Amino acid sequence: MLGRSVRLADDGKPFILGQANSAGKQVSALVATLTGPVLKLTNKGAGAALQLQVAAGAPPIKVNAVAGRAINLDADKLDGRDASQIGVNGVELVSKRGADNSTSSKSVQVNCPAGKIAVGGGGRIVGTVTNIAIHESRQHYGDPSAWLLSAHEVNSTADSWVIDADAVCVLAGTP
Ligand SMILES: [Ca+2]
Repeated sequence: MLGRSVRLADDGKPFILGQANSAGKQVSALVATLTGPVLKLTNKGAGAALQLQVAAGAPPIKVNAVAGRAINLDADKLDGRDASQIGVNGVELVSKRGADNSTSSKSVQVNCPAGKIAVGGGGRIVGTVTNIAIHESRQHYGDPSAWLLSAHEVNSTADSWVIDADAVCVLAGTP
């Protein structure tokens, strides 16, 4: 692909393979109109095909604003975060049924699996529902991994009823 040498733009000196080359004043540019890559580096050994070294904090690569997707790019992290820490992952509905009796009022706390938080929830009353009202359905104030559902008898009844509570649990990114 590369010939024996590519001329550097700023001083006209050749690019010599196998030696250290230095471009002092301005960027050396390769411009072409091709359907394939302009530059192709193939390393048949165990090492990388390209190494970019920059000063601390400087961007190692820059692309133009309308650039498309980098095909087959396998990036492990974005903005220092693992994929499991970005957006919403691992959505899971966790349910818990409370005591089946006539006690009023009563609550059920649904706990998400370790590492997950409850981003939503709700539930239903099972049994004699006529006189039962849900008065609380919320994330636990002191524990974001739990959802609370509470209900009471609007008119006292001897009938049994049970809270069937659900929590929508997800792996959430680190704030
Ligand atoms: Ca009762």
